[in-house]
Amino acid sequence: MRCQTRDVPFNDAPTVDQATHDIETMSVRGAAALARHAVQAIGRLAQNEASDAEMQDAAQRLLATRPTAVSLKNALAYTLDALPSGPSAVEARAQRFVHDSLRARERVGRRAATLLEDANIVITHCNSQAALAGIETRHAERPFEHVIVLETRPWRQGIITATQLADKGIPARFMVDAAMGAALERADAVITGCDTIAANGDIVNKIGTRLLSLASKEANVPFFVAAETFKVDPNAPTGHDVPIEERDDAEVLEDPIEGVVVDNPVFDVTPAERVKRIATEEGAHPPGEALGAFERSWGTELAPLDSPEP
Ligand code: RI2
Repeated sequence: MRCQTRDVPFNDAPTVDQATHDIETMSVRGAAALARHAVQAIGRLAQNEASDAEMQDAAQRLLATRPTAVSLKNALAYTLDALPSGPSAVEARAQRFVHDSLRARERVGRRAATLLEDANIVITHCNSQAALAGIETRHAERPFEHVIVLETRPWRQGIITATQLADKGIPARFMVDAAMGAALERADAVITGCDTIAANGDIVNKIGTRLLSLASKEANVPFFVAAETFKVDPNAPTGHDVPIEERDDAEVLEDPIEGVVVDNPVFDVTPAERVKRIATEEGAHPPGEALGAFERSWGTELAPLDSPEP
């Protein structure tokens, strides 16, 4: 299985049906990109003067697509917060989120590049535009010897990452997930993105990240995370309070084996103490300080949306 990624500009905004489909089928994926995609669909509804109830309904549908990435919840809450001021205010909010989130990614990239200052070989997992922004910025300043990309079963998003690095002329090595221990024998740093940062600084990211952080600790290789502040969930005290998405069995085992049950959790929790720094658009923080960065960027009043029942 090989997946694709795309990020639609606001003037080509999807309908709610399209956005829901794109996110569910992962043709739009990555915590920040899917948040922008959902917000663009709400922006389009607002442009068409939809009622408050229609917009709230649409937000619930979009929210139900992928349960783990809080970016979706935060982006929709931020956009719908403008509902009392009317559709044009909602549309302006949607535009602002898209604009600010892209700008935030650039700034995350600069912070992350500083964290990677001394590394010659860096490992990354899955496909994170925030982590890639850091890798690209640092590579432009001082080229890496190479970047090791882990395959990231079951969706193999590492293929997207390796392709994106190759397209930019950054030397990439591709390795299966189980080779992470061997890869760490020559790596100087690890950087991943994340889907949700809990209030205590735990990181929820693609399955395998927890093991990578553990192996990094054993190998004494620093483990960094790159993430915009809208990936903080102030309502999740720890990573274990974040719902973990379970996806289809066929992603793991195409031909079912009679009598065998497949478990396919697609995210896991990396304890805060294994993370050396999180690069956000606000700075490079110890994990416990990410919540403060979120509050400085988004305030303490961001009205939480209730997630729909699974
Ligand atoms: P950016 C992805 O989830 C990966 O887990 C990645 O680390 C995270 O989103 C953040 O990606 P998925 O949508 O926002 O592939 O940094 O399941 O692009």
